[in-house]
Amino acid sequence: MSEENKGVSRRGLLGGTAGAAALAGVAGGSGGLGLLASTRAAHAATAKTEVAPGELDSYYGFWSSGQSGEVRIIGVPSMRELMRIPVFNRCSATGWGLTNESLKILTEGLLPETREFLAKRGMKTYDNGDLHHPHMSFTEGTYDGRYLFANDKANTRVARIRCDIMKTDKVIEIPNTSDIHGLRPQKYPRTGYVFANGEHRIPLPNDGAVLDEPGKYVSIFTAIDGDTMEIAWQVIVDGNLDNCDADYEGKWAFSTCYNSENGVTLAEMTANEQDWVVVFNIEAIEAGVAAGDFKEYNGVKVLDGRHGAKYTAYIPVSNSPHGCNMAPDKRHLCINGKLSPTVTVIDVTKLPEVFGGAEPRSAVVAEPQLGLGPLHTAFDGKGNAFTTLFLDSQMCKWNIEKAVEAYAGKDVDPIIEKIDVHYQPGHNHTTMGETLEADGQFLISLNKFSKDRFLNVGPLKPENDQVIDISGAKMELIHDGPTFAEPHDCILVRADKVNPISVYDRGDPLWEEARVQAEKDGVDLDWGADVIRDGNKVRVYMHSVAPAFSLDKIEVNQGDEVTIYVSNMDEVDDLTHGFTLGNHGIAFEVGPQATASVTFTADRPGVHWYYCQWFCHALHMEMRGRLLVKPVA
Ligand code: K7E
Ligand code: CUA
Repeated sequence: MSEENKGVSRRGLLGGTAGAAALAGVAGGSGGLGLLASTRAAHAATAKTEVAPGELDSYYGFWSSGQSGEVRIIGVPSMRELMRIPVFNRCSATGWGLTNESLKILTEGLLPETREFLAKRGMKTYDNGDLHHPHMSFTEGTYDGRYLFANDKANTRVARIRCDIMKTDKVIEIPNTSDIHGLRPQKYPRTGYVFANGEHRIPLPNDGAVLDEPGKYVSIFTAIDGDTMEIAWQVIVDGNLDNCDADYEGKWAFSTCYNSENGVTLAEMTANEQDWVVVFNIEAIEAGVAAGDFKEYNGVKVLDGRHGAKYTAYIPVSNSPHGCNMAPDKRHLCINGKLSPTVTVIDVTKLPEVFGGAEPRSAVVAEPQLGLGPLHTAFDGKGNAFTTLFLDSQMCKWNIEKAVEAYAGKDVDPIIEKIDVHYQPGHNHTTMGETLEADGQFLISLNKFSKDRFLNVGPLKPENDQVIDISGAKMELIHDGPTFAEPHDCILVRADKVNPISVYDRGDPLWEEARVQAEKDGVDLDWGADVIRDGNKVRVYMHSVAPAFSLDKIEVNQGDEVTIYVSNMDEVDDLTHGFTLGNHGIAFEVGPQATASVTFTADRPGVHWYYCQWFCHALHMEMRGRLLVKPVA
């Protein structure tokens, strides 16, 4: 930890809010600026993030939220939070994890053994997730606005979000592996595959027979078909897998490995001087699958990519690398050293030779020493790279070509500039930086600690996501953005790439089961006001048009299994209704022209009000009705 962690408050030394301005002003490290001058500098900087009332941001930021389990949409550069997309978490507002539609998505991709395990705990699905890496689908090396994909490290899942409606539409559990961490989509020719790293090594099969025999543990790399969200293939590797990326020609995928020792204890895992990057040869793997060179585990084709296999190459790098970032020059892959102060640069055009038998390190073309704790690297599309230095609490700007020259023996310094960030940055990301359209406008530093940067809210502090203007010759820190636990990663997508709709299509597949059931019941899902009794099952069909539900009274018997379908027939932009049933723990969102439903057992005799919880109309408070549960005699 750096000195900021040792209890000396810089704010105390500088005094009050002016201190923050001074800090922003002296980000480059020259401590001598007067307070007044630096406050002015801070004001000028603020103007660059200011998006005036009614104006729109130029970029969509898609933010991970780590252990919160959701994806957040943040406007950049204003850093205004625009929306939250529940993914692995439960959501009180939208009913994610409660409605039949969301439960279908959250349960259908689970392994049968997981469903069984959860059922014993009275659960249908997991309620938590640890979402680190949200990434958009690509076509020809740039974002195409179709989907976002994200990992769940906590419960070994991968989710897909539809960008037309900004809702999760698929969640799958990945078998044969444990704790999905690194995740990146294939960039070319399109996504294509979504690559996912199983971080923690487990015995295969993991049946409880093995504990202290590390040789029987494996780590598995998974390729998911992004169109169907089915697993295309898996590859067993040596070591574990941390972060990953793909190239711009559709030939390779790469993963960092920080446990080449195949150890299971900390001492074992960090014993070696060097770990490695695993390079996956996509064409060779596809040929291996076609030739039947795999074993099936849990219905998935698993290839053996351990040392000596034709599917992989292992390129040694310093102990415990972390971030894995492909530069938009289509050529340089940056591997961030973490425990080593270096970033290792691999020239992907040299990989065919490595697969042809050349010494693996022959693909390394640079290894600049940048500072302490390099974790992730981002790019400006102009040949420069920006690397976070976790231990130094700095952002380091360096030039890739100069680093290559220096490695070849030329006397040049690749480091262009370092600025302080506050504090301990993990991921960073530039505008369009992981695409061929990297535009070098803004850089986000996702800092793990905010300490004294915001009003004190108790022992749990927000993270601090800082905006840096990288459009000029010098980096300029222009904004502090507090966020709740815990953004690991984000992507910054030019606004014109994303085109969500405002009103649902009535034919949307999200509520297909409701459509089928309504047809079986002979009722109109759109305009219904029906109560269908089917033994002790009761299906209630109602619609909403502001400010009323089509039913203001429903009668059921105690013990009935009740399903309530609500179709919002308003066609107006932004006219969302909701359905909350009092004292039942039931609440969900119904978007314009959408249908949503919930199923519960009516076992509380009495009158229960249901109401619309989305402020929709001047008579919103009156948008309600009564459910009568009649006691069984
Ligand atoms: Cu936090 Cu990408 Cu999970 Cu690095 S990872 S910081
Ligand atoms: Cu509908 Cu409030």
